[in-house]
Amino acid sequence: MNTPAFYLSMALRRSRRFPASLLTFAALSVTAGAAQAQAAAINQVGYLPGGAKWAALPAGAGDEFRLVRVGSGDVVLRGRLGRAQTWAPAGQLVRLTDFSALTEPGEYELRAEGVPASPRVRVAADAYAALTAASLKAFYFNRAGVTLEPRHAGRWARPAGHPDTEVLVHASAASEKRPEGTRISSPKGWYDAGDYNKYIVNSGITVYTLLAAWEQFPALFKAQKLDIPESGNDLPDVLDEVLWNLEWMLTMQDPADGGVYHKLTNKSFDGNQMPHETRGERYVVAKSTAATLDFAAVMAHASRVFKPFEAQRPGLSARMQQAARDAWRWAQANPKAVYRQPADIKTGEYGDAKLDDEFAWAAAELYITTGEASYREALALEKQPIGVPSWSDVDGLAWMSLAQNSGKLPKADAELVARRVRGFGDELAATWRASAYRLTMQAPTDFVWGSNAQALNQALMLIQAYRLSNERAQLDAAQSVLDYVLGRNPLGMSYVTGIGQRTPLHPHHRPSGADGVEPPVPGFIVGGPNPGQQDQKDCPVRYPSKQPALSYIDHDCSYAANEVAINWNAPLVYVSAALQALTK
Ligand SMILES: [Ca+2]
Ligand SMILES: [Ca+2]
Repeated sequence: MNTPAFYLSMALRRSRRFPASLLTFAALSVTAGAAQAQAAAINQVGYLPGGAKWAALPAGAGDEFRLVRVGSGDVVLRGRLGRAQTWAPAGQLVRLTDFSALTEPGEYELRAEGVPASPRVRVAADAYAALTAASLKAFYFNRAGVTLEPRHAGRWARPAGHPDTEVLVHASAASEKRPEGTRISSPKGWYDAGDYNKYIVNSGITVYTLLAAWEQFPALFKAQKLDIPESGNDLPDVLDEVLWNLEWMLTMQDPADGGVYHKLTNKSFDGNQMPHETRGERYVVAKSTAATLDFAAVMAHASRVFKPFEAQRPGLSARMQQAARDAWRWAQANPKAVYRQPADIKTGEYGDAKLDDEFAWAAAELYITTGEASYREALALEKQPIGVPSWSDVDGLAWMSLAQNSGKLPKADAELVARRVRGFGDELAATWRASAYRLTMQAPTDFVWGSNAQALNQALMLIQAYRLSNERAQLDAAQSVLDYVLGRNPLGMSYVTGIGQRTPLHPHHRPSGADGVEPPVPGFIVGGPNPGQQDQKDCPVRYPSKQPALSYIDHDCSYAANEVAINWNAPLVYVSAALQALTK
């Protein structure tokens, strides 16, 4: 259906632009005409008994709501809706309801006058267990270089593609010992997104976030059985899954000098084919400072995480620490090697010219891992800003790791870290409290390419603050983010494939489009509303609205709003695990 020309035109570089459009509820509805009233928007996966519970209703709703038990029809809770307020990102009037008082597990419908009954409201003690597992299993489904067997992959089983055991050194990456055209082996790793390439920069934040989820909530992951090939071996499955990508990353470091290639890629995007159907050489392209520093940060972090597993993986932790040190040294010698896309390479760029955050993150991880003063000096902690992390802006990850390891820091540093992380959580919680939709997603700059991950990374930072402060508002604000991506949004969509009552059916994800299986590969969150609408010229359907929170189409043409990506799934894994583990 999509032509190769269409794919050539794709720019995977996830840009940051604003402005904005009205996908009406009716446009997405299976049943209905334009006049259909909006139902209550809820978290379609469910709520935890002790967690905050919010729903959003259209302005036409009556003043009262009631929650009715499915089956018996008993009214279990009554209350009044909040006043109608405009939520600017959607340009819509909305009335909220807080039904946190409902704590008894069960299935309910939310009813209010003038509004159709809501989708099922589920309250369950393990509300996010299946979501955490599915969003982590999505990484298995995106593994490169391996057959997905039916016993693990079910109907999404597929042959192996992209073995990457003989990859060419591109001219931009040539060195004395590895001249242009040298063949190296760089297998495994995850496909980055809807395409089949592998990018170190985006792997960095992704691997970090998954390992942090393990570090912070080990009991939850120990109990989890992902049903991957390594299930039942001597490691927790989450670590097996992350190792699939870490082992690839290690091959991307030039052993001669410690520098790390920016990406492993085709010259142009593959067509809309299954992995084993693709042809063409693959290349490692240009070493870059950003890739090398992200690599250093991730390997320093992973070396701590794998240290307790010395018996299971002898030497791995030490090897990772050495790789991190070597990468750091290369970056010190090459501090301005900004990635520039060579003329013959047309795939995702992940270009980033602002590197002080990458230096800070790598320095923080190396300092925590080694305790060496030189890394603490390079970190210049007092001057580092704190923000919502993204692939190109990783300061927040440094603060997150320092908070997690504050016991290893001098007292003054530990106090500074606690103050900054808690303060940032307070700022986000204040935005949430003032929002007509009870969301941290408010500013035009929040609705970037990959806005759903922007939301989830806001929640990730809220949770870091909550772990220090125990301030309930910070946890509740994080819960609102998860509610938002799972259906409490103006489109009434859960943005996760196969999870929820109304979900993306046509994600921009080559295997989902080419496998002949009707439902898309499950467990992937799509990028979400993006008023930049950079793919409109490549899409046969129009975005129905320019409003930021409504700029979404469920079509596989839409790489700007409906693509999947590893760095968007990782914070979904993290946030769903965190809320499951932290909510009492
Ligand atoms: Ca395992
Ligand atoms: Ca940066």
